[in-house]
Amino acid sequence: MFIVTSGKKFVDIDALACVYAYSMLLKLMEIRAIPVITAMPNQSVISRFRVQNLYTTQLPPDAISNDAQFVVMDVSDPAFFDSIVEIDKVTNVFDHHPGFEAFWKDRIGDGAVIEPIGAAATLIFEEYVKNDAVEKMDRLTAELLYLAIVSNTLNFGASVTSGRDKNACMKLKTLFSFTDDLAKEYFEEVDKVVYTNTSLALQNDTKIIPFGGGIVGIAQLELWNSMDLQNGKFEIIESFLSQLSADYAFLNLIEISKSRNTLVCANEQTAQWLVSFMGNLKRESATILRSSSLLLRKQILSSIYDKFGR
Ligand SMILES: [Mn+2]
Repeated sequence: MFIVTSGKKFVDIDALACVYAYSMLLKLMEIRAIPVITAMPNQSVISRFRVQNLYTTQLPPDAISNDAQFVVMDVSDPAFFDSIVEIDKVTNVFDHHPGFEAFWKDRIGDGAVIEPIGAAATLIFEEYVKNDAVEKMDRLTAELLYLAIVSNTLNFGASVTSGRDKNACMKLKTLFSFTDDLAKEYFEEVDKVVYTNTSLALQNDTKIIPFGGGIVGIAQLELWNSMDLQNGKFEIIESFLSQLSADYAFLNLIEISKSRNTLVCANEQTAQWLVSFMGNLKRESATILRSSSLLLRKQILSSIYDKFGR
């Protein structure tokens, strides 16, 4: 029996799509697989993917007696695995975050598929291709994988996007006759949720990260159209940032339809600090910075590590 799961703190649509789609693939191959997620879905998981029973939130009672093995999706640092995972029983890891490739290659060999592409969902689509199962994929699985790739690559605008991500989406789009509206409507629904409950969305996508020069708190929101948020939500954002336990804190607001980022800083020191080592940021005001291309948190973090060390 395989338990397919992901991370500990929250799951995004990429993690959820991988967990569900890979469980379905194993079932198609007549292998017993159960998708289990104990973490909360974040705002990238829109309501119609919450109401359906895409996964269970508890380890099945017979998991231990059946000698369950674990497949982990969209995360490879064991510190961030779902708390149900027994690390010695992990047989497969699919991820696109760097850092633990060698660790897993040594342990599970080909069971580790960790590659720097736009979405982990692309890796799972490729598993369907390898196993000749694309034609047997159902529409819900296809939609989840497609939207996960669109979401994680910021509609293909993020620089991490690879040809493999685009290829997977193109094939799914053709096979299931998806229209361009599918992605647009998805992003607009996420916008609405973020606007309705901005504090929760911020909480659900904030990372507090130690680095060579102190501690940085980075909140991230990915919005199709950020106008609504810019009109009237700045106070919520500023008070959220100011209560984070960090030396520097900012919100990385990704404005997908405008292909730019706005960085809302907790204070002027944070803005000055960011501008001092990130060449691609322009100052809009004392605490607002802007980039002219899409920037993901992991890219900003790489710049921080490059400048100040880990
Ligand atoms: Mn991902």
